[in-house]
Amino acid sequence: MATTTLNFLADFHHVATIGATPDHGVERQAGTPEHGRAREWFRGWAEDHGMAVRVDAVGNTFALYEWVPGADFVLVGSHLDSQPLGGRFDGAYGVIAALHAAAEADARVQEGTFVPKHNLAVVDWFNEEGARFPPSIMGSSVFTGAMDLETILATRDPQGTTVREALESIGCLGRDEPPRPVAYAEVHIEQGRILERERVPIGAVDRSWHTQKLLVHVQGEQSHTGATIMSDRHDALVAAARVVLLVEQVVAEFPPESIVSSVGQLFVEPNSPIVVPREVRLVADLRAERKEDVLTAREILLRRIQDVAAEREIRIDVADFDVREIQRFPEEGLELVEKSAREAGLESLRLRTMAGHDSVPLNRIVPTVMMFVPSVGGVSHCEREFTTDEDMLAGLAMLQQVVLKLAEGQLDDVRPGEATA
Ligand code: HGY
Ligand code: MN
Ligand code: MN
Repeated sequence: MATTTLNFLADFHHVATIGATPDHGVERQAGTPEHGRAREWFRGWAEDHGMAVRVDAVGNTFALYEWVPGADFVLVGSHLDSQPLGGRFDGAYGVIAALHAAAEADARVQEGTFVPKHNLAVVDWFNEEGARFPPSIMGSSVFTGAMDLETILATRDPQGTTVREALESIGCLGRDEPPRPVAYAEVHIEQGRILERERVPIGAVDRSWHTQKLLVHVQGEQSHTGATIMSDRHDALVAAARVVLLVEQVVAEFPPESIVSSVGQLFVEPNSPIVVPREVRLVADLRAERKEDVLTAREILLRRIQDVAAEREIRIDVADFDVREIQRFPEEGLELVEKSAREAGLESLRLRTMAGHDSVPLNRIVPTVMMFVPSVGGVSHCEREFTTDEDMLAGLAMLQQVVLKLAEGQLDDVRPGEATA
């Protein structure tokens, strides 16, 4: 195996030890010490390979090769933060592959076998996962102007810590001007079953699903669990439980696999074992191939939630947030992936992404290429997440080819992708 290949696997399996959990997962939520240690590794690797490191105001970290003074930058990367008890591949694979693809490109520039038109920057986006600090895809959304910096820096986690304080705690509250982007590339695990089922090693992502979240606030009344007669109770948690089940029931009324949703987060107040819950806040994540299906499911849910409120004499308010329109990635970028795959002797397949990625906001400002490698059993956001070394190396080989083509300017005349209703 080439040196790069061996080092890549060694680097990947080393980073998986940072914040490692008992069953081969990682715990590296945004702004935690473990996340900070992974970013220290990133900075050390980049500086050891001759890259200048910059950190912007929302903690996005860039490792730069400035081959052409003053020229703009092809960005390539993903994210090192994880979900709680998350998988060791989600995000980290794309960042480490990007570092190796960049070092390979630099070696060619130094030996004079590759003449770039643009510079190259590897990026580790801050808080892609949105677990500790919702919403997800945070750092790249501030970078592209889709989210407001000050609002994001003031966002608090459930313990009251702000993004600003968390970034300061890991030395990532930067002041550097980020590189000026001309294109973006990302390789990521599929987090689905299609590539595995079709036995194809490379996915060219052509579109993202419509995504939005509902923040449901259920307001009942506290009372004594052991002394209040049942007919006097206004139990917010029982009403919230009905809402959780409604989410699954409504989705089941649509064609299979056309729409997905779950309630992933739920806070109970006062959460005392002998107090009937006063209020509950829960988040439902709604995603579908077609925006109209999300909107229809949302309408049905809102109606049935108000039926529960009336039946139980409880107030239930619902607010929308983290709305992400469907994004279509540029055709020329898809063809560039397919051509690179053919050149590498690999089969490729066009597919959509249901999961959100930093490539989705980037695709609004620069032509973006998003690639997948297979996930075993489609498992992700859990310790069982797995992708084989062979598939990771195939994705790395692809990313190396794509990065060179972007640095040569092959997508310069291509408009960014567009959001579609
Ligand atoms: O939002 C998402 O889908 C991503 O996994 N954070
Ligand atoms: Mn991810
Ligand atoms: Mn994720």
